[in-house]
Parts: sequence; structure tokens; C-alpha cells
Amino acid sequence: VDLRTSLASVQLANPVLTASGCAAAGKELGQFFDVADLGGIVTKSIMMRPRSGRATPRMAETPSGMLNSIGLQGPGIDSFIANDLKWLKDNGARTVVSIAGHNTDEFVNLAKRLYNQPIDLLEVNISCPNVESRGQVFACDPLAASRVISAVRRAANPNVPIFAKLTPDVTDIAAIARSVADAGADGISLINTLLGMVIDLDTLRPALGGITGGLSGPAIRPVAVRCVWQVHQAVPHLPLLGMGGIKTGRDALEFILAGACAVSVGTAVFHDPTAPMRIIGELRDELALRGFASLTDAVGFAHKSA
Ligand code: RRO
Repeated sequence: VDLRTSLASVQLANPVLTASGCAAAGKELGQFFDVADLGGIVTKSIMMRPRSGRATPRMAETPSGMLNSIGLQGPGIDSFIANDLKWLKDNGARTVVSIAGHNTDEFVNLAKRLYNQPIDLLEVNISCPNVESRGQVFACDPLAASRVISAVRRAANPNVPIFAKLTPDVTDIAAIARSVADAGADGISLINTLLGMVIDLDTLRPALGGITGGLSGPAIRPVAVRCVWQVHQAVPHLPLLGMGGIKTGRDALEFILAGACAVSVGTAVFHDPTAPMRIIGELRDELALRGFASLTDAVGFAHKSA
């Protein structure tokens, strides 16, 4: 089975990437496999300045998924370029850099800072659920979302595609997708975590320091598949990077059939760092079993009338 795929103009050897936030900049996973063998690494959202993030505890596990209220902890763009990006390039990884800002100017400055850097794609994270004010979740509002995306599209290197990362916490994901596509997004990443919370029955208080957090893992997979389906239906030619609770090749195939060109593996790496590599092989087998000669033949297949 030919697993090659593409995200806009970026050609990938296979369709399995890491998900932003779950593998930092790939170095830890590099202990388990060669990061160049993945479709790509999507880095933890980076901001202009170093940040320590929100109060701890900031991870909570439930039987169906994990919650986080990390709050954009990270080294800041300068250290990221000098250390993380250098490591990724030295190790031959296809690199998707996720950026996050408090406002449009910060997104623009990050895009400018990355203009001449060796990156393959920019993921513009307009959907972090753990910013100080939920009002800053740009992806909840079509106008706010399109303002950020059009400004980043103008500021970024024109040879680097930009993907908008959207939140499932909206009533009409297709409307947000159309809006960012019109604003110049070359593709869309679906989905960020779903807002949730856990109460600790010993302390009788919220389990997370940030009170609410983003739910990831198996619980959100059907939500994510639904979002990929709806956006593919609304904007069929827009490349989609699908994610949300993928831990097997079968899970990945669901996203592909719904319309994703590639998938990201996030929460699953916490229990099994080799999950992304295993999923490449499993996906190949699942495609072969169903008679697909290539991955691209399967993209959006579920939309075809029988
Ligand atoms: O850092 C975080 O708290 C975080 C981010 Br930026 C995001 O986009 N999604 C998430 O679940 N956590």
C-alpha cells in the first residue's frame, strides 16, 4: 500500500504525525524510534516568550480520556529555534511548528521569526482552551479566527502552508472552517481538546489547578471524526489533519475515510511512546485488508454514495 500523502504543498512519506503538545519537539520520542520515519512532528505550541504555564496539578486522567490545563508552558521562540528546531532538522524530521499568541500581533511576530527557518508547515493554534480568558479562544468566533489567519498568511513565508487548528467547542465547525479557508488557511487541523473538568472527591474541589481543562483521548474520538466529516463535506478540497483519541490503525483509518489526508497521534504516546510508529504499520494493514492500493484512495471515501 502506497502510504504517501500531502498536506497542501508538503509531501509526506506516510500520514502519521505526532499531535501538538504531546511530544514537545520530538526529542523524547527520539529515544524510541527515528523521528524521520514519521510523517512528521508537530511541536508544542510556541509563544514569543518563555512561559511556566498554569498552576499544578495540570493533568488528570479519567477512564475515557485525559484532561490538561498546561497553559502554554514553553521555552519561547528564540530558545525553540536555537535548540528544538535545530534538533528536529539535524534528525531529518518533517516539522510542523505550532504557534500561539495572545493577539494577532503576537501570531504575526512568530510567523516573521520563523520566516527563514527550516520548517515544513505552520500550525496556527487559535484554539487553546487554557488561556487566561476563554474570550481569547479565537477559533470560537469566525471573524476573530479569520483575522488571525489572514494576518499570519500575509506575514509567513509564502512557501510554507499554514493550517488553522480549530476547537470542537463551537456550534458550527464548518462555518469556522469556511471562514479560515477564505482568510487564506491552506488546511485545517481538527481537533483541539474539548473543554471539560474533573472534581477530586477527596479534596471536594476541582482536580486541576486551572479548574477547567482540555479533554483528549478516546472520549473525544467520535467528536473529532464528526468534525472532520463536517468540514470535509463543507470544504471538500481543503486538506485536513485529523486528531483526537487515535491509538490504533483502525482509529486512524476512520479519520482518513471521514476526509483527513493525515492524522496526528497525541494522548496515546503517554502510555506507549512507540504508538505513532505502530500505527503506521497497522494503518497499512487495515488499508490492504480493504483493497486500497494507496492511502489517497481512502481519503474521504466514506462520503461516496454506495
Ligand atoms: O498548553 C495547553 O494548555 C494546551 C494548548 Br496550547 C492547547 O492547544 N490544547 C490543550 O489542550 N492544552
